[in-house]
Amino acid sequence: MKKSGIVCIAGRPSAGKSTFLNGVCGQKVAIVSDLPQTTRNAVRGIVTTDAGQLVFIDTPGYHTSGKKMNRKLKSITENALHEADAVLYLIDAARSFGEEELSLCTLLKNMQDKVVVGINKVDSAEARPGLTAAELMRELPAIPKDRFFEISALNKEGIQPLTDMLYRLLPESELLYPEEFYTDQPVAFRITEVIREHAIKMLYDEIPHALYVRIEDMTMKKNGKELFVRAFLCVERESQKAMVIGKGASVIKSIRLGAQHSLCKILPYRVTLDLQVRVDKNWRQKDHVLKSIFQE
Ligand SMILES: Nc1nc2c(ncn2[C@@H]2O[C@H](COP(=O)(O)OP(=O)(O)OP(=O)(O)O)[C@@H](O)[C@H]2O)c(=O)[nH]1
Ligand SMILES: [Mg+2]
Repeated sequence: MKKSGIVCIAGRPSAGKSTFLNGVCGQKVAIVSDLPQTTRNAVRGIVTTDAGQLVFIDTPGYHTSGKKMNRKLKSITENALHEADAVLYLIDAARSFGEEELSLCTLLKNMQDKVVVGINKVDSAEARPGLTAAELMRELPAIPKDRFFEISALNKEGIQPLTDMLYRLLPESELLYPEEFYTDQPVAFRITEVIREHAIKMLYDEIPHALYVRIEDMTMKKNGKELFVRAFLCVERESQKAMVIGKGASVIKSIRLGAQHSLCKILPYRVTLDLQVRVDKNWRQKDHVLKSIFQE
C-alpha cells in the first residue's frame, strides 16, 4: 500500500513556502514575490511518486495582527493545519528568530509529532542554519532531531531527504488525486493570481497590498485554442488608479503582457487578456469582496 496524505506548509511571511511548493511540484502552482503575505489562499500542490502522494497545502504567511484581512489569513493557516497529516514548518535561516516565529511555535506546540522542519535559504550569505535550528529546538523540544533539514527552496537543494521524511509521517492510503494532477486550483483562480503577481512586481513600492483581481468574463475561442479573459485589477482609491495605469498606460500594459506571457506557459492554450483598472473603495473592509478573494 502506498502512502498518501495532506502536508500543510506553514511559516511566517516570506519564509519561502510558495517557492518550495513550486519547486517540489516542478510546476508554477503558487505565485511568489518579495512581498510578505503574497499568498492569500490555501493553495494545493500535488506530488505523485512511486512512494505515493504528497498533497501540499501552501498557506498565507502567519502573522499576528488584528486587521480583518489578516485575521482571515490566519484562520486559513489554522484550518489547513487541522486537516493535515503532517506539517512542513519552513523557517528563513537568513532572518533572526523573532516574534512571528514564536507565534508559529505556539501554534504548533500541540502537534510537534507531525512536524518536519525545513530550514530554508541556506544558500544565502546571511543564513545561520545552526543557530535557527538551536532556537527552534528550544521552543519545540519534542520535534525529533532527525526531522530537521537544511534546504534551499530557491535552488531546489536538500528537498529529497525532506520529502522522504514526510512520506514516513503519512498514512497508508489510496492516492487522493489522479496521478496526473499537480494542483486542484480552478483556472479562473490561477489567472487572477498570475495577474496579481505581475501587478505586485510592477507596483511593489507603491500599493502591492491594495490590489485584488476580479474576472468579469472568460470565453474559450478557436476550438479551445484560445481563452479570452476580461479582468479588473481593483484598487482602493482613485489616486491609486493612476499609478496602476502609469504614464501613457505603460504600467497596466506591462502587467497585462507579463501576465499573458506567464499564463501561456502554464495553461495548455493561448490566453488573451483584456485588463482594466477599477476603484473599489475600502474593499479590504467589505465582506463580499473578501469572500470572493478567499473563495468562500
Ligand atoms: N535566497 C533564497 N531566497 C528564497 C528561497 N526561498 C524563497 N526565497 C525568496 O523569498 C521570497 C519570498 O518567497 P515566497 O515563496 O513568496 O515566500 P512565502 O513564504 O510563500 O511568502 P508569503 O506567501 O508572503 O507568506 C522570494 O523573493 C523568494 O525568491 C531560498 O531558498 N533562498
Ligand atoms: Mg506564499
